[in-house]
Amino acid sequence: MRSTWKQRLAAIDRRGFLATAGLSAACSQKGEQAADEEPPSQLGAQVSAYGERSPYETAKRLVPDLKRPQIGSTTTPLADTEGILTPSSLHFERHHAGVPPIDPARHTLLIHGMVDRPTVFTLDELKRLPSVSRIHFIECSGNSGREWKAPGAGDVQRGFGLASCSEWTGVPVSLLLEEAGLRRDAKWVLAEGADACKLFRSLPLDKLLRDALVVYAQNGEAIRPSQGYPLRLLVPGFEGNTNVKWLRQLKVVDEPYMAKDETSKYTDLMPDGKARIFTFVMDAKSVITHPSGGRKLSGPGFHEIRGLAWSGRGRIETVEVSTDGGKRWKASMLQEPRLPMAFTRFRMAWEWDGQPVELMSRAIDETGYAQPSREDLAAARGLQSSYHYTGIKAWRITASGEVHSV
Ligand SMILES: Nc1nc2c(c(=O)[nH]1)N[C@H]1C(S)=C(S)[C@@H](COP(=O)(O)O)O[C@H]1N2
Ligand SMILES: [Mo]
Repeated sequence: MRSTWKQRLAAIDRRGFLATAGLSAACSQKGEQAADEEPPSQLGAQVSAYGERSPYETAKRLVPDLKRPQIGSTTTPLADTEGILTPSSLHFERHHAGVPPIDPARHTLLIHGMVDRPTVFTLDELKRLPSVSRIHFIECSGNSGREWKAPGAGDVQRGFGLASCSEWTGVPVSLLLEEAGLRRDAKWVLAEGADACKLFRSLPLDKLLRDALVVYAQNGEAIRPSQGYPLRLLVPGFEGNTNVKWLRQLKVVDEPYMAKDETSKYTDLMPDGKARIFTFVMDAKSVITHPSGGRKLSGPGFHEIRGLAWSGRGRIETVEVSTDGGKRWKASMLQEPRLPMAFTRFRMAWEWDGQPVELMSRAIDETGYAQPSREDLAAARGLQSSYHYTGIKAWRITASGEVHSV
């Protein structure tokens, strides 16, 4: 006879079938009691103009203790999210000079440089143009950066939480540049934000024409102030820093400008002393979010292994999972639709026998790029980088069910 889900969720260990049967009997007794209780006769809470989550839900961004909290970052509790979207309130934040208080009625986007018709767009004008909505992740290239020097990020939020995935709505950059009349010899675009850090980045024109957006909405409403309200540049699959928030100008040029954020920062030192520069694309990466570091399994039996994978090169093609420390790998189930440069949810049914194990995941994208082991990554790049760490992550589960980072 096939066991019920209740039985499979219960311990299949030492105490054997009796314990399981006892537990499921206890469960159904409780269920009957609850059903016996009088239905509530009091009115519940009122209707409200703008929704809030249940007071029982407590997942939060991790806000580090900073002297100047305007300059810093918060991380998404990825292990507390389901599916592929990050709630806007939990989208990670990375600000180099705080969140500027921008009045959308006064904010404009200037397009100039090597164009025939320099143009200023108000927000109302941008919103009247043909729009598109796309689901994309944003990942800070510093995400998982501590793993270069000290492997073993404690949990998913600390180790991977500088990445989030939203539905973004806006106007293709190609439409705006064509409107302004691109000159033939144009090759790069400088994007600048309206905050005090004076962030600007040189971006290859062909990428911006292919799929970049100027976005004003996130997950169905105006983008949040911390995500760049009222306007941000969205460069799918490129490192977080290029997704310029509070976007106020795009200047079309013929060469990169070697800005501070592409020379003194956001370059990758190699073992020979040279540095990789303009490392825009976020390579394929994955992490098991359940079970994961800092959590505890309730006991042996059925558990669904769950995780997220993403690649700046396109779709995730396969996520392989190992439940024996990397000896054998099996393809997990991928949630559809699988979207290019978006989070992809993977799942795998697993019966834990209560023995210590090591769980790992490895993503392969549609270009065939496979997430490397830490050793392979170190062999290719050395260990002195700060950005673009993508090594395979392992979680170790002890006999008592505690999950630790390896
Ligand atoms: N204008 C401006 N744009 C910016 C930043 C900033 O400080 N100012 N931070 C960048 C960095 S380093 C990252 S990782 C992403 C973070 O986007 P988020 O805060 O919406 O998660 O925005 C980028 N765009
Ligand atoms: Mo970043």
